[in-house]
Amino acid sequence: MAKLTLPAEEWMYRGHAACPGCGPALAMRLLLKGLGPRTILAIPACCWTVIATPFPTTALAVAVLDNPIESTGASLAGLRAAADALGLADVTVAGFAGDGGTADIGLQALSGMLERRTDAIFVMYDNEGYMNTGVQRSGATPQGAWTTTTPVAGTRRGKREPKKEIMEVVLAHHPSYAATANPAFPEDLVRKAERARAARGPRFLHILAPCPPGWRFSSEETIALGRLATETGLFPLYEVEDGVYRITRPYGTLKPVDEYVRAQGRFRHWTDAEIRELGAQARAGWERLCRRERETAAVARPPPIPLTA
Ligand SMILES: Cc1ncc(C[n+]2csc(CCOP(=O)(O)OP(=O)(O)O)c2C)c(N)n1
Repeated sequence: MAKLTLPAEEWMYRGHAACPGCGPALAMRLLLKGLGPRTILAIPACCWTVIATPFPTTALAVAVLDNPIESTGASLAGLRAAADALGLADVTVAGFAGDGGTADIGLQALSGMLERRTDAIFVMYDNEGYMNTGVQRSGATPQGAWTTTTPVAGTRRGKREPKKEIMEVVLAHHPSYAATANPAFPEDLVRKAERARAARGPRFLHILAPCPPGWRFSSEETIALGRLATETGLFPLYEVEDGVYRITRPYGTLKPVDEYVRAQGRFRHWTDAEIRELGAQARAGWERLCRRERETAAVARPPPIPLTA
């Protein structure tokens, strides 16, 4: 296997409070390799508040603001304004929130910071549920997944509604940079964090973060499962810069979704027909993405939108 070429510096300490095989812990470790030490993080109530800062310890070498779950976007606006007022132009202001604190409870503040073109990075780590409080369903939980609030019993077969497409919501705000990333592809993740850091204006990263206790899989399989999520087309890796799409992990043929589904206890009740349906959805999503890449490459890049103060 080729040797990874990642920055050697670590901005996350050992001895943190994450579960073994925690996808969000890997996501943070790699993200900070790209963002570097001149970063201020806003972290809402989520697994990461527990991982990072059980008082009086911290697992992070960067400054952290611990904020209410709904207000990460507002915190980013305040931190950016404060950094600018202090002349700290080189400081990167970034939020790091779960899917609940981003796509559900934090959506209003996220929309506000995107629309006002706040000069900051919002990172959503997607473990596809409210995991810190005991595996409740979120808007980002996939359809058909078992959670403690979407049981499998009698006629009930897990979550009824489809997964919320947060990238579509974010892209409707015309961010200067938005990308998906996956700790199973660490170099791609670090490069996207570096690109996000270098850009200006509102930026967004959607990082897939497998959760062994919540998804019901064995903790040593986090990377293998993450790879499958991307290789099946369920979680394609791409970036959008000023409206231009670029797939960063191209595939000739997608892998079948069976192995990905069967490895997770939250999908244990699925029939073969349901797995086939998910495969069809993955292919349709992948084809839509390929089409967008072709279409947006053909149009001239729009001029950058000026920043507000
Ligand atoms: C307004 C509000 N509602 C509910 C909670 C309780 N709460 C704390 S963490 C959490 C789960 C957050 O889920 P997510 O953002 O997906 O992050 P994860 O726990 O999965 O890392 C909830 C519901 C809260 N802190 N504030």
